[in-house]
Amino acid sequence: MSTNGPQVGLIMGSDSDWPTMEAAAEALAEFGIRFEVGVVSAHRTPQRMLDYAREAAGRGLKVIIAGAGGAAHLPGMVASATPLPVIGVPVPLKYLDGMDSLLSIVQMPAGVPVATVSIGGARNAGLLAARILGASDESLRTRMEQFQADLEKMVLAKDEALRD
Ligand code: RP5
Repeated sequence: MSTNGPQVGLIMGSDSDWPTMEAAAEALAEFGIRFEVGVVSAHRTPQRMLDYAREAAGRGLKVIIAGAGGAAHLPGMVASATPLPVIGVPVPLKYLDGMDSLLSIVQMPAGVPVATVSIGGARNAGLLAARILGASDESLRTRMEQFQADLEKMVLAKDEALRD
């Protein structure tokens, strides 16, 4: 297993999901987290999906972020075939405003967890992956604390500006 390989697998059901999923990649890059990106479809490439999920831990991945839209079975199916934490991103499509994606991802049977973020919430998926990795990486945890402090400062500065 390579120690310099990607820590996070960022996968999506179609390349058409990328405009939504890109925000997860940006968040991971901000924290200096090594990640790989790929299209893995539960319905169109089922064997590739199973291979990806089964091999992920052995390849050194620690977290998988999986985004999909519509009948969004990718995150749950990947979670069924890997022991790694899986974060699901409901991708909004043209119809149903992403409610279909959200419900497909969030309603998992007991025993097979998927940590589901909000519809289109790919940035939070990246940040959640950073927190999961930070639980066993002190420098990453420190960066997350700094990020949270900066977020607070930004809100307080906006509040201040409103009252100027
Ligand atoms: C899902 O079908 C994908 O995750 C994507 O959100 C949706 C539509 O895919 P395309 O037809 O644009 O490739 O499986």
